[in-house]
Amino acid sequence: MGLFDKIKNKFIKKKEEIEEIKENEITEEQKEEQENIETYDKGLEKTRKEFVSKLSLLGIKYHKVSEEYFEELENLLIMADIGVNTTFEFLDRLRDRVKKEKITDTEYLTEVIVDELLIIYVNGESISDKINIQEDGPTVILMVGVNGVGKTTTIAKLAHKYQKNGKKVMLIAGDTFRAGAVAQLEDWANKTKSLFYGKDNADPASVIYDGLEQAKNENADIVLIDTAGRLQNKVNLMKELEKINKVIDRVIPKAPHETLLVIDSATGQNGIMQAKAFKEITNITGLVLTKMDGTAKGGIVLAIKEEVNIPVKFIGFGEKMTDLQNFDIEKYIYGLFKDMM
Ligand SMILES: Nc1nc2c(ncn2[C@@H]2O[C@H](COP(=O)(O)OP(=O)(O)O)[C@@H](O)[C@H]2O)c(=O)[nH]1
Ligand SMILES: [Mg+2]
Repeated sequence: MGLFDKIKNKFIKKKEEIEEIKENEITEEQKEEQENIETYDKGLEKTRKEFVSKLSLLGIKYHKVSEEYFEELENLLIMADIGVNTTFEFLDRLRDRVKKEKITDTEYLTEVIVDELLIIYVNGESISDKINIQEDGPTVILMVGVNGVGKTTTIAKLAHKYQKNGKKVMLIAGDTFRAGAVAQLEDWANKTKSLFYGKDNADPASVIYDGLEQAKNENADIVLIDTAGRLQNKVNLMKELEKINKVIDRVIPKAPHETLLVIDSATGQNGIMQAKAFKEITNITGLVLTKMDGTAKGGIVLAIKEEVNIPVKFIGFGEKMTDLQNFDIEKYIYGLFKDMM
């Protein structure tokens, strides 16, 4: 049995188990798990329709594996934003398997394709999606990324998530550059019942310094720091991030504990370029892929793994503060391919 079948069976079994339980006996955990699976399912609908339906059609058009089949498959993979390099390497492996296992039937090959796509992700060593939470003293999470990708919204979502888990959360408005950015974050702080520190037209590093002092004094558990995302000038951005990191480390040694780079899924290959650029200028510990709900480019998850090798930690599936999911490769693959087979 292939990897995908294993995942599929797992989710189908889970669903059946829950369906057997009476409505009033379902635990909160089971309910949440089921809702999470549905979020992935709904959020990946566009990608599924684009990529997976076409993949199925390809199997109908060509019953037998042929050069034409491979050519169309190549186009499909590139269109789904799996990335050119990833696609070529992937097709090489696929051709090898076709030869070795003497595969002629495209229906069977489709199953192999899904398995191999999963292997791209799972074979990496850095697949931990856990956030490095500090038991004593505040956990500092720095958010970076270019303008408009969803940094501030993701901070709100994370604040909501941690607040719900009983943590004392503080938001610091390190984006003092864009007009209205400080007010936008303060608004989210109110909505998520978080502490807030921010000041318009101030130097980001000094705002962050003062904010962290306050976070320490007020015994915050989680501190989320917003930043401006100006990548027009790499050297300047690098200097600014260096300065910010130095200031953070001065107030809370060894912090930030996480630096999350936010990428808009809909930007596809451009997003991958951003990840590569940021990786060069600062230590990124995880990725957040936002706007997955509005795009058919869900293949970015696989491309980014292969080309950047930084773990995806969260996925944004909408604009509300509840629209954030811990990244889970099994739910992702299931959401993508569940209509197949
Ligand atoms: N559909 C959708 N929209 C999002 C998501 N995340 C953020 N947005 C929207 O993207 C826009 C820019 O977000 P913002 O957090 O201000 O980006 P920032 O400049 O990086 O801080 C806003 O209109 C958000 O509501 C998401 O996961 N899905
Ligand atoms: Mg912002």
